[in-house]
Amino acid sequence: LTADSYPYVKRDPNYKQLEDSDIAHFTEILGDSKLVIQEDLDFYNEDYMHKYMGQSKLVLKPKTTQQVSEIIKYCNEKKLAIVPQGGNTGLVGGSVPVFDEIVLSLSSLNKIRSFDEVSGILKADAGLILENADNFLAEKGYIFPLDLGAKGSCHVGGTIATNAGGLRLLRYGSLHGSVLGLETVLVDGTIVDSLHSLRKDNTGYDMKQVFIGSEGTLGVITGFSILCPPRPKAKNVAFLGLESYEAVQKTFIEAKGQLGEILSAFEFMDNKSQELVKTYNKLDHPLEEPYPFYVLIESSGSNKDHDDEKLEQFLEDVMEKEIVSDGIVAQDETQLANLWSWRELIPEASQHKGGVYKYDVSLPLKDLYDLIPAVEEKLKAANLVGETDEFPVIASVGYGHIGDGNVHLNVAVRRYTKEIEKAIEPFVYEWVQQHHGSVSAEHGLGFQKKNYIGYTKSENEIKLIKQLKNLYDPNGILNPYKYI
Ligand code: FAD
Ligand code: 2HG
Ligand code: ZN
Repeated sequence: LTADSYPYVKRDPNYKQLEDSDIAHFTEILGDSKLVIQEDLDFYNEDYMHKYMGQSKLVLKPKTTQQVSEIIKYCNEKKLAIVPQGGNTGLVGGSVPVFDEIVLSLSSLNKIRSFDEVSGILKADAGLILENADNFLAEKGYIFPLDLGAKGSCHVGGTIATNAGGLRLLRYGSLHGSVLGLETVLVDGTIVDSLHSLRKDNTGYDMKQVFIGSEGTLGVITGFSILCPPRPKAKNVAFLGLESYEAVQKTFIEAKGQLGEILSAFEFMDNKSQELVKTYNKLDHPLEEPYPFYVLIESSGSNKDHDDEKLEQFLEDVMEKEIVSDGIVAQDETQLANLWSWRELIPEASQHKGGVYKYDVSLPLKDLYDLIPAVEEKLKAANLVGETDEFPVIASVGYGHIGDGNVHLNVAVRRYTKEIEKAIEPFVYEWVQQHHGSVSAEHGLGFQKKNYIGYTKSENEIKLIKQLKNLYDPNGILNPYKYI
């Protein structure tokens, strides 16, 4: 969808149009014309879901914080709008331009700065790819406290800008806790160096927190300092089949109680999501019989025998109590990765037949899954769901991070249409509001949800957010048309 599909969004005429003299200036700052990209820009203009398409004519790839500062200062003075971009794996259309905004890609700013082997504190450039960070830490016996399916492409800076949650939040908490400091560039070019190595620091407001989850609207993150836990020596994964969502909740209670400190992930999936993965990767499912729900449990600890015993006892217990109907435990690293893939491949599988409408919401656990059938009914009532090409909707599937009260509703479609959008929006947001949830659990607001923040935040909260935005970016050049 290009901006023409959203007639209510108009290009703000206050932003300057790009001129040759601007490009010459940027080339001078970067000192290397290879970092000034004007051709083959589709990758930077189009989002991961192929849902949003901007029309930027320029991508800049600074290699130093100083260059970022000079670029932003110039853009602010000239009123040239910018979109900071990491790995472009965001799922709310926040990382791509809407019109002709300049893309400021952080991908060339990607060095590790330091690692303290005693404290586990890693300092690096924002453009470091998450998987590279984790591989580096693995060699040192540490682990990155965040993990997600896009780890091979997303930047750590991008995940901090989004406040991504991911698969390890249950164990290691949110980035608001593990990020110790940030280096940021403000819109006037000021470099704020607060790359602390301190776990405790109560001197004044904790300014970094407003940048975590600010989605490129307050400044550009150029460096980070993060506390990394020791890498667990023992890891187990169990993949379970269950008859009801009620049983998923009971299993969660038992897992917390019986696995305690070694429980490191508790993910759930419905059968429809597994059907999508099956058609996508053409492999046999880990469990022979289909079940309405599946749960993936991961344990991580320091003593394999201890963890094996605990997991075994837990599984015996939940099977005996008939909470869990069937299950498999990974016997080696390959099986472990294979079981995880049935969870991690759902986002890719849900869009491979054309596209996907994604809703990432927090809800009280008891109501969490009810959203999926409610949406399915709406789409069926609008006669949009079917097995043949004439119907745009393939299936509405639910999965996610039960441990964090976060469900992902993916409506897999053959094509994007206005009718689908009309049937489910604002229905989903109203439903979430009525059930006291959040319309964005971990993916942010971006372009997709900028008009829906009011379903979760109060008027006064929104007023404060707007005041902060005006303070940090009075000309509104940072990631315009998004967030709020
Ligand atoms: P981008 O997509 O490039 O940018 C995201 C936002 O941050 C944009 O608004 C952009 O302007 C801004 N931004 C990027 N870099 C900077 C910077 N240096 N300074 C300031 N602003 C910046 N999310 C979860 O929370 N949990 C998951 O489990 C999860 N799994 C995923 C699995 C897949 C397969 C995919 C494709 C995505 C998944 N995500 C998940 C979405 C998640 O939001 C992104 O993967 C990640 O947070 C974005 O990182 P990125 O570097 O690609 O940022
Ligand atoms: C996940 O948990 C991600 O896999 C992506 O947050 C969810 O694609 C989605 O809707
Ligand atoms: Zn998620």
